[in-house]
Amino acid sequence: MRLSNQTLSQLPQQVVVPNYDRNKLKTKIVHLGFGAFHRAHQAVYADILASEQGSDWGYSEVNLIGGEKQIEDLKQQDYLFSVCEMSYDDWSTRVVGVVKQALHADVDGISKVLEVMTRPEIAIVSITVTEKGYCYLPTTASIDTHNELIKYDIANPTKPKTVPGVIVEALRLRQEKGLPAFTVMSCDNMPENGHVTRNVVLALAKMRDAKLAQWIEENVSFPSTMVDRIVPAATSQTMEKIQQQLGGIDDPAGIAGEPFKQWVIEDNFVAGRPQWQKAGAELVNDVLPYEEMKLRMLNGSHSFLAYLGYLGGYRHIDECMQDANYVKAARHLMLQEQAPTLKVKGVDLQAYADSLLDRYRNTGLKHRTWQIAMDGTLKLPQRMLDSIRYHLAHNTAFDCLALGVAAWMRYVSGIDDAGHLIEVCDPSVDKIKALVANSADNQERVKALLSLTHVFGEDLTNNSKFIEQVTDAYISLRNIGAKQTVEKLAQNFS
Ligand code: NAI
Ligand code: CS2
Repeated sequence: MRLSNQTLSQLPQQVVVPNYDRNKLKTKIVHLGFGAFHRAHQAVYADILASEQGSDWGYSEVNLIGGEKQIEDLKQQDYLFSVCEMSYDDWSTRVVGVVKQALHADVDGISKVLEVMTRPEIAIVSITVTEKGYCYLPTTASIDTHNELIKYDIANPTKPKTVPGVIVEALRLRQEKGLPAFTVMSCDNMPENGHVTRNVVLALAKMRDAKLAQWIEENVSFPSTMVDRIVPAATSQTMEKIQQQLGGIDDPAGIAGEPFKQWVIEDNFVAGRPQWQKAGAELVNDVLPYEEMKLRMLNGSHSFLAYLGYLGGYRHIDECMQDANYVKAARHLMLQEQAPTLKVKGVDLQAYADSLLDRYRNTGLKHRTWQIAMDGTLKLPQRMLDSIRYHLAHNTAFDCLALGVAAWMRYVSGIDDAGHLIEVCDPSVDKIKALVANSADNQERVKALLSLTHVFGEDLTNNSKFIEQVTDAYISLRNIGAKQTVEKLAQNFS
């Protein structure tokens, strides 16, 4: 039996179910990217608001590329899905009821998606499509015109495939119909994610029609957000546990994440917004200090642990936490190499670092190092490289950061310390593979990978101190492996 309106009453008593009239919700937010994270984050905030504050903000969920099954699953179960919180072996579950509609561009047609986005009542288009969904270059924070899908959208602007293309076309249709604009809110892990979103949308609009671009500039806001909740991709074990939580009822759209969640939002909405602050979100004028804190301390240490952990044979983050040297090194990275680069005020960064390590220890999560390791070319810049620039400018030490970059190089070289092949996933994987194939496994490899200037920028590619430190770390990883390299480094730390 499957989760649906009909089976809600059969769920075990401890499962929290919608206590509000779902028919009274209005579809005011279109969300692009119905993946794991959105379900356990923004959807839960909306569900809390509906059940505790009488909010009528409902969602239309859209997947543009990938995720056909998730949309189909939603349709099959009256748009209900469950979200579990897992704290070690202790799980709790709520069924989220704020979704009113679900569409997939390839299944329902892009025209249908655009029709929904041009309804007068749509106030917000929010996004969680991973960094690559923005089709941007980290070095310019703007559109990558060499991206094949962007080329397609430039040639077929009324039938777009990409996130920027779909937003531009929806806004053009709204302008044409004399409708007000909506707010575009990125919830992806990029620094100044609102700024990046604005840049890619405006760049594409300008290529199409200067007047449209001007209308967007004047009418659309692109608030930045800092989003946090660890939500690993669900495995078959996760799905089994969700079913147990639901007393045997099946929910293929269910997801599980850690109990912690945080959302800091730039308060800049052109057509209204839910009262997210009443569900625990923080509405602020400037999100950047929070974004940088989270991207460098959390995501930076996550990537560090992911590359070094994977190479050393640790398949999950909680396994890295069993290795005292990895813990020491991650803590040093956070407090000595990331914290000094931050501008955030009024946060106890030592307590923050310790709370992150505690969250990583949660054995319920089973967060794969392989998952975090993917798409490194779009993650390294904000997680490690910006901090390295800070240290180069201040002449301060960045041993862990250099090791993190070297570990990424070793990882994308494709063989772990036990000699097993690594399945490397990255939007630049073809370029990476060619560079690896054509370079010797020594300083040449480092030099070859540093030629990816869209990742490292001309400045780092040519910085001798940076090259030297990354090369030393790379050679150590090659000679003695990740575990011993981390052990050697950690000996210097208290
Ligand atoms: P996921 O793989 O479960 O979902 C990815 C979503 O993005 C899917 O809906 C897919 O259809 C869409 N997508 C992928 N590539 C796309 C493209 N090129 N164009 C358009 N749509 C595309 O991933 P998950 O866990 O939902 O994470 C998504 C993003 O959310 C992350 O990359 C990150 O930026 C952010 N995030 C994730 C957290 C997590 O712990 N999972 C926590 C904080 C932020
Ligand atoms: C992770 C993040 O996959 C990754 O790259 O570092 O998704 C991380 O789990 C979240 O940002 C936590 O909020």
